[in-house]
Amino acid sequence: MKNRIINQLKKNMGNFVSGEALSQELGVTRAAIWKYIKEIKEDGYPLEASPRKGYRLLSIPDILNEAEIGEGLQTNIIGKDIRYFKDIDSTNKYAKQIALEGCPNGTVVVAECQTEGRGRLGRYWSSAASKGIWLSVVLRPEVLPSDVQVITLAAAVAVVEAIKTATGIGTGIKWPNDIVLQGKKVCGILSEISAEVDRINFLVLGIGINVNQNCDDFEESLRDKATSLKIFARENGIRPVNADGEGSYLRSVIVKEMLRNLERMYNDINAGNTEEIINAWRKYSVTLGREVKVSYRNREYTGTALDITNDGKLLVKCSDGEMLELQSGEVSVRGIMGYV
Ligand code: BTX
Repeated sequence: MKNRIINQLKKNMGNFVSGEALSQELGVTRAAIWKYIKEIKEDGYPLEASPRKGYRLLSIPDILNEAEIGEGLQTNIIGKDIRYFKDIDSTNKYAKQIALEGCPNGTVVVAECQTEGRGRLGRYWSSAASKGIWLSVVLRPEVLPSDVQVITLAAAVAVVEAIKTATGIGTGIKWPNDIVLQGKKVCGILSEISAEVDRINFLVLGIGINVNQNCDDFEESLRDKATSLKIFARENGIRPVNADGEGSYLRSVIVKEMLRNLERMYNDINAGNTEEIINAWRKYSVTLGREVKVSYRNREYTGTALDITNDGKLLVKCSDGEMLELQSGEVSVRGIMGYV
């Protein structure tokens, strides 16, 4: 019901809608309307209330709730069930829990703020309140556990293409799935899997995109390796599109694009079509052809990243001529995120 009221207010953006009209249109009492309006205000929608004229929505706020993501979302699976939190410890942690309890394929968990956002290998992920996209998707793909890497690569492609469409900003992918902008990380992806030998129970794709942070929203230790779309736009004199008057991007526009891209590629992967995804990943890669430093099975290597295989492994030719085929491991690319 709350979402239906929000939609009515949006349809009449800038104009008053009376409580009476809302109650008649939606078939609930005026007292119920009043209760929802109070909640909608608390959610952060800028509403003007007039005792005689009713309620007026002044602008579309930058909120990532079900109403904002769900409106005009062009997917059939991903995001049909959206769990929205103002605060949560970690969207991945919650997504894993509901996946175990049997939530539908494509369920999205999203939060304005994470108090214990996680990166890979238990690392910390800075998740400033309402400044970024902190989101997890539960997927139940029909592929073998060995093919799961392609889904992670697809997620990176989905993010790059969504950022491009929504903001015009071109980003690159550092293997396997860091999204970088001028050598700094603008997005990280954490995939966690529950599987048996020949079957995936579920995969949680955790996506963290820095959108509207200013430099001082990042901890000091991160400022030389992290950036946001807003910082990039400001530093490069780009006038933000899909943004408010202060140059803050509307995060829901990026989320909708990303979920749509992800679903398209998810369907391709289930149908066995991965070639286009791998080629798109190659196109956006800032790793291939570059000098890399690899930390793999307790050893350090330097070499050149040559290519990725059809199942998403990175091929590295080491300086001593040895060839490595990496499924995981830490890879630093010269010139990116502090490797000089
Ligand atoms: P990662 O292990 O590749 O990156 C973590 C490292 O990145 C940290 O050690 C730190 O140096 C740096 N870092 C921390 N926060 C940020 C940030 N906001 N921007 C840029 N660099 C940062 C990458 O792991 C995977 C991150 C996934 C985050 C999402 S958010 C939604 C979901 N829930 C959750 O708990 N994690 C995922």
